[in-house]
Amino acid sequence: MKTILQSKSKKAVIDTDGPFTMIGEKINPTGRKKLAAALQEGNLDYVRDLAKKQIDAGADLLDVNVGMAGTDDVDYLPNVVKMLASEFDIPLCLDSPNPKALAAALPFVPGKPLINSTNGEDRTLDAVLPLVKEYKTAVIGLTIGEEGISNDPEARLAAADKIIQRATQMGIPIEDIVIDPLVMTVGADHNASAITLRTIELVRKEFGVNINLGASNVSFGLPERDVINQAFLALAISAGATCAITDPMKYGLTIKAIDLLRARDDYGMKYLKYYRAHPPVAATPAPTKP
Ligand code: THG
Repeated sequence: MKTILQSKSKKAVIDTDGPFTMIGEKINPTGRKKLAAALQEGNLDYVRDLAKKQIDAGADLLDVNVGMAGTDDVDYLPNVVKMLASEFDIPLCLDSPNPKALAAALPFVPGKPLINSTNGEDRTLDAVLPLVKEYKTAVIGLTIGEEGISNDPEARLAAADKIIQRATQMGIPIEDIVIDPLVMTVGADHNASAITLRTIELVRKEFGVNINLGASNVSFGLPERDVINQAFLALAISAGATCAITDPMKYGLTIKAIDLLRARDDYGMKYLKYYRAHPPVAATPAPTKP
């Protein structure tokens, strides 16, 4: 199954039978004071720089999250999206839990963006799905039901089912629904990743839809986050995830390696091409004795 997103002139395809799709996570002020301060001052240089770096590192889409405590992203999201759409040609993933912010930003997005997100609560579905339909976008559905986030993979599957039923009844094509099985940190619950992996398998088997992850969430609060994130990406992709909101600078080559190891990269051409374009930064040489 293919979910096709579009910018002014470029396409991004999330494909259950193709290589993995990278959605750049860096435009997100959570835990990044410099970015939060720049956004609050209306200075978009920092966002511009993060967009360029992620595109250079092979991002297929850019996640755009400007949510900050004490601010309203209705004010920020349209401005940031306007700048990104005028200066870059890459499909966007509009990341806000606030349907008003999504509605304010959508008129400024060329092509076909991915709305991130709805969940399985009636109130959210009623607010977000009409936007998906009106603007002919695709949408990420978080597997959260009326009773909140469950630790039971079957309950997460039921939330996915509800989102898919409601959207398709409105005439939204199933290809345009991407399910998010929810990634929580194993720093707080050692079962968290296993629950996500099981949910991925259930959703893949039941619906065959594209599956997204906020992959870096898995390692919050632990040391050597990169190691955990890379191991998790391999497991989740093997289970059936087809795209992730992730850091393309850190994990671009890992993701190409996983594609190659899963026979989704003929002759390793994409791995080698990526490697040549982004050689790893040379390790700092050991100090020499005087
Ligand atoms: N599902 C969907 N959307 C999402 C999430 C999800 N959007 C937000 C989030 N989760 C995914 N994005 C991020 C972005 C950054 C980090 C984690 C998830 C992250 N940031 C570092 C930190 O906070 O410590 C800072 C990184 C830096 O300094 O650059 O880990 O689950 N649909």
